[in-house]
Parts: sequence; C-alpha cells; structure tokens
Amino acid sequence: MANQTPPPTRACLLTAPARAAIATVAVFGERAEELVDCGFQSASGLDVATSPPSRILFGTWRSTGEELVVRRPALKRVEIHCHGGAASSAAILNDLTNWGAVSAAPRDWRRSSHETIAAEAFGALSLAKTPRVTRILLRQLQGALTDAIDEVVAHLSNDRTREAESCLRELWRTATWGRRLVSPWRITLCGPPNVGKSSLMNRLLGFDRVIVFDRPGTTRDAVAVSTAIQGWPFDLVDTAGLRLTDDVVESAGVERAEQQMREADLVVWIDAVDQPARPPQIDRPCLWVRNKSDLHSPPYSEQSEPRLATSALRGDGVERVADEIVRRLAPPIEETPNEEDPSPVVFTDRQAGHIERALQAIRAADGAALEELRLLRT
Ligand SMILES: Nc1nc2c(ncn2[C@@H]2O[C@H](COP(=O)(O)OP(=O)(O)O)[C@@H](O)[C@H]2O)c(=O)[nH]1
Ligand SMILES: [Mg+2]
Repeated sequence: MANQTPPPTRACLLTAPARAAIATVAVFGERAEELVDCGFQSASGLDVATSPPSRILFGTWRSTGEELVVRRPALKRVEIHCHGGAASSAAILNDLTNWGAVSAAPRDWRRSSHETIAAEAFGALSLAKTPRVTRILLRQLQGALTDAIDEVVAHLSNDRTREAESCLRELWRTATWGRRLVSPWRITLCGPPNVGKSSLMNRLLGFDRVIVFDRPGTTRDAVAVSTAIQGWPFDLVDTAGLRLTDDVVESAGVERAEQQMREADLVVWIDAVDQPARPPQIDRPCLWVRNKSDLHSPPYSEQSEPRLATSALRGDGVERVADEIVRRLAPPIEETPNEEDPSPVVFTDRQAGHIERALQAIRAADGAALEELRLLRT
C-alpha cells in the first residue's frame, strides 16, 4: 500500500490584515489541536484536543502571556481569538509555524470544508473595503453565483443552449466590475505642477492626505490612497507634476507619474484656468478637469468645452468629478445589485476565465461548456 502523508497542518490570519479590536487565527489539519495545545494553557486545565467540539476555552498563550479564547468549531479545526493589534496574531502565527504549521490564506480555511466559489468569496470578504462590497460578496458566499451556474448547467443539460448562453453572457458582464470589488480601480491624477492635483485629491478623499503647497514640484512621489466613492472602492494616486526638471528626485517622480498613468484604469488630467494644458496622447481613458475655476471672473464654467470645471479651493465641481469617475468605471445603476437583491456577480479572474471559455465552447458547439462549468464550481 502506498505510504500517504497527510497534508500539512495550516495556519492563517482569518480577519483582515488591519488593526481591529479582535483578530482570529485559524489552524486546520491533522495536527491542529496538538499544535494549539503546544501554545495554549486553558484556565480550566482542559486540553483543546480532548475538549468537545464547539467548546469555547478561555486561557493564556504561553509565549506572550496574552489572555485569549480558543474555539474548536469541528475536529481538526481550531480558531484562536486574540487581541486585534498586528503583534499578537503575528506572535501566535510565528509559534505555530515554528512547531510545524504551514502558512495559508483565509480562502484555504474555507476551501478545506466548502466548495471553491464560497471559498473565494470568503477570502474576498476579508479584503472588502465598503459595506456595498461586503453585501455583494456575502451574497456570493451564500450561493448567488453558484445557483446561477447551476441554472446554466440545467439549461445546457436540457438542450436549451440559447438560454444558457444568455445567462452566461449576463454573468460575464458582471465580471468587468465584479473583479474590482477586491482589487479596486486605479485613478491617477496627473497634470502640470501647481495646478491643484493634490488639492483635488484631498477634496475627493474628504480629508487632507497629501501636501498642498504653492511651489511647483512639491509632490515628488506617487501617493496612492484607498477610498470609496458612492460605495465603490477606488485607489486614488496623486503624482508629481509633469514637467522637465533638473532636480534628480523630482524627475524620478515625473517618471513614476508617467508609469502610474500607464497603469491607470482612468487618468484624471488636471490643468488650471491660468495654466491650460492639453492631456498627453495616452492609451488610457482620460477625464479632463480644469481646476482653479475661482480665478476666472465670472467663475469659469465648461460651456462647450469637453472638460469639467472645479475649484479645489472652494470645492466647486468636485462632486461632479466623483460622479464622472463612478459613471465611467462602476456598473450602470440598472446592473448594480441593490441591497436586497441576491444577484450573481463574477468576482475573480479564475471565475471569469471559466465563463469566457464556456461561452466560447457554446459558440463552437464543441460540448466543452459543461466541463468548464464543472471546473468553475469545484
Ligand atoms: N485659486 C485656487 N488655488 C488653488 C486651487 N487648487 C489648488 N490651489 C492652490 O494651488 C497651489 C498648488 O496646489 P497643489 O494642490 O499643491 O498643486 P499640485 O502641484 O498640482 O499638486 C496651492 O497654493 C493651492 O492652494 C483652486 O481651485 N483655486
Ligand atoms: Mg501635488
């Protein structure tokens, strides 16, 4: 008989990698209870290994002296609920790996007992940045996407190819924005120096994150900040003003700004009423904003110009820039799942790949679509 070694026991931080009141470390696999017992001394004297599943044990983590709670939701699965500061969970994970556990990702904890899409939703949820994203992903965890795929499988199995194709196409459409729920759209703010890029960034963020100064060349590095606009997650990137310069540090910043432009999902090109400048020819979607509208008397407005007028100083027009960012990138209102709607959403590259190939297989009528959907499900 072949000698089968069991897969290694794994450990991961289940909660989001951020400061919070409580963090949860999960340990799962053959030696889960044994490894936790190496570090944990329960107040009652009970071992994790011999306590019944679902029992909650209070006690101390020996190496740090921290008081914490251990729960065993099932055999070979243990959760350690500790202080939410990064040091506490890091020390516990470090001990566990020293004793033989292998680092894992939150989705592995889920995958070890459930199907793949739920595991992906579980992993994605730990990174969700807004209530809207959380709600949408929670629906997928509860089976919205899985049910939709089952429906397509039922159509295909009963020769309703047209229905199957139309359901799949609808799912495919959600992938364009669904994948951005956990890896947000990147908006790069750029333009000449001193036009108010950093001021506009702060206005969009709603707080003063980047330095504003009346001297050109103040912002030298690209600064990326995560934010939410109308419940959608975005990374806003403020960049150094684009100009030729002899300053080595500043010119490195300009290079980085150009790089950021190339990587952006949307470039917001900013110039100013007293410093008009055309956006460069780039192969990225671009929104042109003319700032310092307050310098114009009467205040500058777009009139027939294809650009939005703002005054980052007074806040005029900033709301419209935010609206336009959402309009260009987020799904249209009619495709946005509402609060109560358990709409299926494709939210990973893996899922999108299978759906795309299933669609191709349906068009080619080569019979491979069912297999793609099976792979997507499992
Ligand atoms: N009048 C006016 N001044 C502004 C406006 N926005 C920014 N400024 C000023 O322009 C200068 C440069 O702003 P900053 O945001 O650092 O520009 P950046 O170099 O493009 O990032 C600062 O003195 C700001 O106070 C605006 O809308 N109107
Ligand atoms: Mg700046």
